[in-house]
Amino acid sequence: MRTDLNIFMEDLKISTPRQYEFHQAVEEVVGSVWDFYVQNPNYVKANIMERMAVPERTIIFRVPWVNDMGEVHVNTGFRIEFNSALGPYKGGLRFHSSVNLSILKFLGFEQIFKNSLTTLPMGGGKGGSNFSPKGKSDNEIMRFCQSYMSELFRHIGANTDVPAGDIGVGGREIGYLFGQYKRLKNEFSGILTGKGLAWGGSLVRPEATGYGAVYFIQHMLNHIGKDVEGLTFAVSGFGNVAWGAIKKINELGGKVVTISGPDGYIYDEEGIQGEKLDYLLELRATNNDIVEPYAKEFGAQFYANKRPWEVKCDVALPCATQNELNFSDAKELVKNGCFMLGEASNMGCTAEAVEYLQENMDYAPGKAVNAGGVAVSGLEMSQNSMRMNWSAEEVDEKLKVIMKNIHSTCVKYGKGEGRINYVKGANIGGFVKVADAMLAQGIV
Ligand code: 2IT
Repeated sequence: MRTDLNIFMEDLKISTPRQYEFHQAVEEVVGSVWDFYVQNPNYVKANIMERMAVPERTIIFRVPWVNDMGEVHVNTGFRIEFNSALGPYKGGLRFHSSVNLSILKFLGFEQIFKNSLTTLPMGGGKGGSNFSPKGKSDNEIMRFCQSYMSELFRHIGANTDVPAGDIGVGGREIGYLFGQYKRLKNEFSGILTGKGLAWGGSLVRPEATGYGAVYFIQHMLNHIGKDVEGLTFAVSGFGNVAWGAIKKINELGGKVVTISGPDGYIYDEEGIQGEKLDYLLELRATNNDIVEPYAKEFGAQFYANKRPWEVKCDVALPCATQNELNFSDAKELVKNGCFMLGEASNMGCTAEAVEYLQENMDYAPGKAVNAGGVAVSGLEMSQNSMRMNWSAEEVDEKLKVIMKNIHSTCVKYGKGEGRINYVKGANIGGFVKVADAMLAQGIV
């Protein structure tokens, strides 16, 4: 039983050495929940915080596959089944060369609170592999997905654990994973979300993370008497999340001037819209993970090996990956007049950046801003259970209500003097439900 935050964090670092991203994610949550936690003796007595920081189950396995040349490769597959207090484990799969245990534990830990904030019955989980889809053929990706599922199938289920996509896992990969599960189990059920529309998918799921993020930003803006219309946005990334966000920002009358990839960023003063937006989907489909071709295609500027946080903008929307925005980026944004930042990526900002941003602008963390993706995954699960489909309008309406409620929860727990503390609001708001469910379910 720990009532000292520093000792708690020291113990965690000793028991999980070198899991830096995981420590960062836990420290952010525990740091803002701690006072609330120790004021509730029932939580402390049941040692809720220490139990929450240990995954219920961690599955690590070999994923062998053969490339188009007939050469044998091997990657490591993971699934972190972190917390099932509120429902079946739920969270995406990430296929990227940087994937390791620390990254998936940070993502799985974040997912617990994010899913709780959606108000839908979902526990927290995350998985993936250090397999890099970059430069791989479609057949290679299919064989990898089949091999990955050949082990994962025994651990998941519609009432047990329901994975989805994340970086490197989109509609194509979900299709291959679903096909292999069905073949192994002889069972057609909602064991993954982000499925194709014809075979159990939900309308608006592809757009959901980006749309949800912009709905959340809209509430943040409204809260300070502003609106999306007429504002300039800097977006990073060029994948599914950036695509959905840019689409919605355009719809609401805002302008997006940047996208980025591992190769650098694009500055398009005219705004990224119309056919330029469709081009993002083409870029992703090439499996090259670069944005430079956009500059040639549309006559925009390309800045090699740089991040978009040096441009002048009103709102920054990181949509790429963890720690993609550091302390000096944060200072640069503030210097250039940016007054709001919402993380559409998970843990998009470093801890130092978050501290600086909170002092200088309205800042909201990924677990609140990007919860629309997993929320519509939850709605996909509901539709699968009912064996029914909702219209795009019905799903979008529910998504809007969910994002509005998440914003209200953040305001409720994050209100103080001055700005809303969205970090505290999201963390306490997410924590309470999980902690109470764990208390009710006993020492398990
Ligand atoms: O980070 C996330 O919330 C996701 N990648 C989506 C997870 C999901 O289960 O839809």
